[in-house]
Amino acid sequence: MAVRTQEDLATLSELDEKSLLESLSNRFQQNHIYTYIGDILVAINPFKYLPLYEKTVSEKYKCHEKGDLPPHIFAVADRAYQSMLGRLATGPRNQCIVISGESGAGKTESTKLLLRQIMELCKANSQLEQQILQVNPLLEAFGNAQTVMNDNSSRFGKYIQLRFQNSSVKSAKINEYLLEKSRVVHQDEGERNFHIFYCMLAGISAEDKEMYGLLDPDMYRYINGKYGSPEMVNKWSTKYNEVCNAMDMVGFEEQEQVDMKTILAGILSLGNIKFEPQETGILKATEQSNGWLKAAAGQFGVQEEELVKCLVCTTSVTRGESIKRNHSQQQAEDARDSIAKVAYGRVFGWIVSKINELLAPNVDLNEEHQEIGILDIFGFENFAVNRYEQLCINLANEQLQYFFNHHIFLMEQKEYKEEGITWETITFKDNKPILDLFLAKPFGIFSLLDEQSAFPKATDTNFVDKLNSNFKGKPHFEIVRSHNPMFTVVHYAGKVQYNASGFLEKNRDTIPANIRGLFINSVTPLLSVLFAATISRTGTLMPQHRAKLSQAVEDNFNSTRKQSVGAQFKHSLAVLMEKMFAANPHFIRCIKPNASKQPDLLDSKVVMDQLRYNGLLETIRIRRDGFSWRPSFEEFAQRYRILLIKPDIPLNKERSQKVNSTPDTVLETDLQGIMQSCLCILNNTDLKDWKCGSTRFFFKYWHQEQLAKCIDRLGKAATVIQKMYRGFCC
Ligand code: AOV
Ligand code: MG
Repeated sequence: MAVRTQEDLATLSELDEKSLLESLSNRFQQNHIYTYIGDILVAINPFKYLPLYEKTVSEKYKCHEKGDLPPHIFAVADRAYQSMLGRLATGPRNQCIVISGESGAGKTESTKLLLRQIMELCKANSQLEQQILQVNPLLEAFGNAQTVMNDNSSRFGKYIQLRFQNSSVKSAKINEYLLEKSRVVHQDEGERNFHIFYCMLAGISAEDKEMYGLLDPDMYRYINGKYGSPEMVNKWSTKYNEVCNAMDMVGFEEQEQVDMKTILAGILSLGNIKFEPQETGILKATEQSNGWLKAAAGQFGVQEEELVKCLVCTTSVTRGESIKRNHSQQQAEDARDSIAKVAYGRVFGWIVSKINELLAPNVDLNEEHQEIGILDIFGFENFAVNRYEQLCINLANEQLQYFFNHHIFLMEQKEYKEEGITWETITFKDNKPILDLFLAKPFGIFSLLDEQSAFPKATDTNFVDKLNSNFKGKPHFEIVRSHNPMFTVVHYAGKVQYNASGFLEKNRDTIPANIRGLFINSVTPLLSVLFAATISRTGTLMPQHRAKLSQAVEDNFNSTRKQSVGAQFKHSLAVLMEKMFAANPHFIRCIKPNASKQPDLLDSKVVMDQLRYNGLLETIRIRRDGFSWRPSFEEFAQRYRILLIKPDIPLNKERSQKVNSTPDTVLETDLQGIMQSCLCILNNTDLKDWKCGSTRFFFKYWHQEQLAKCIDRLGKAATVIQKMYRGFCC
């Protein structure tokens, strides 16, 4: 194995926190942002352009040998692809690439690079490959925003599944997780709304601006007086063209694009409506905001009076009798914001469904296929104020850390014990108790939140009181003395104080029934479709719209109808984990070099914190001393039989079947026979440092590649012999 020591930290013999930091820091100064820990890639965000991803580099990393080239993200793409094809090792053919790191560490950029390289590796059906790459600007425009931690922060999680048959990609699917809808109506200091609003306002032609009824950006409350410098406006304008091109490419019809932009304009106008009481005490739009009301009603394609009714009162029908409840000022503002959030959320969900339709042309999932999944979620967040969204985001990160720990430490060390391998246990920071704090039933944070959300009269303070009484004294929970409903969770990546104001409402995410009714009858077809989907079972869906409704949208909305946001999120995380546990994982650990997004600056404290909470020191130890590849005797024999000098040595049951014995001893003799055959195979190689357990072998991560090389050599030798033979015959 020719990997240079500093390129693979698992080869360091002297190791402590200081030397680890020094190694990474020295490499970073020389623009070597990638480093291996065995088969795990550490990537430090350079915050500047580096000439690392050119075509020539991409070519070099195709089917390369790990030790011959410096560590690179393209190497991970290659490894996942080769493993998916079954070229590298035994184990599941489905692969997943898990990218983790805090907000701004470089996960989304890494995802784009991986996708690009995988598409390069499997060049065959070039249109689909191009489409897979081209949908990204659309997803980012609607799903990303500037935060204090990252100028292009993903405000949703995504798991991209690439499906292959033979060696070429046949379809792709994007699973999205929990878009941060609240950003549409509120952004904290130093943050912005979703990119699309700025792009549209900057890039739209004067004529279209008038058509959509858009005014100056500074006038919109949801934009919050935070428009940008001329350079930024230029950038947004270019992006807008990119987004429009992507929409054409994805196959959005002209009318759908117009509707989508009209809805966005409607959301902006809606945000400017304010309320005041009339003489009767019932609220109405203020004089100044009457124009905005008119504009919003026009843009949403509904009657002005109907829209205002939804904002200032709730009408419910009980036993055939219609009961009207007037809203307070706060309730009216909440209704306004909830319309904006739900409309935006549905547009986003619809875009993802359309993209998935495009990327799955006539796909038959019953046909055998392999997958490579790439997980790019929102990174760990700790802001000045942390809300419901941060709670969900940080839970997802806990789950991911658990997945990493489980694979790297738990599973591996359990097997050493079971198989009788001499091993000195490496301890790690197990975050299972934190996951339990969130997910336990009936007394986990999310269960208690659901319980409280079910009581209409419960408040956020009641919820925090419940937490305090249930978790008092627990190591990962801290009570906060404050007049606000606050609590602290000690996460794997540090303490986060949450402000629970709004938790119950966000968890319920109820849409006032009147709003649905209003939008279903909208003359803007898309709006009608998006809202009809939720009540299609009741039959109120208008027939002309039913035809337009894609099955994907319908399934999406119907299946998750009654659950709370937390329950849905928990469920989708569990489904994701199940998928990932069944696949062969590849890990990329992204590190943020400093908190100020600066190039060429590595802040030791910032980096050391991440190395610690990521458990990188322990990871190095286990990769150095441990055996990350552990095939059973049978798996090994099947895969490497070709390396036997005498292929007639039995590898299977034939041999033991002849022995007249009980089933148990048959099995045992089987295993012994197979093991002996495997040992013959291994004796034909020059592999060192592997171990033999009671049912499986224990190999270092580099052994897979050494064996692949042996097969390769054999293949080449066979070709030479064939050529010689042909030469003789001619
Ligand atoms: P994230 O996905 O991990 O954060 P990003 O991938 O968006 O972080 O990276 C943040 C920014 O860092 C990017 O916009 C780039 O400017 C820069 N960057 C990252 N990787 C590279 C690279 N390899 N080369 C050059 N610049 C890079 V979040 O989405 O916030 O968790 O929710
Ligand atoms: Mg991201």
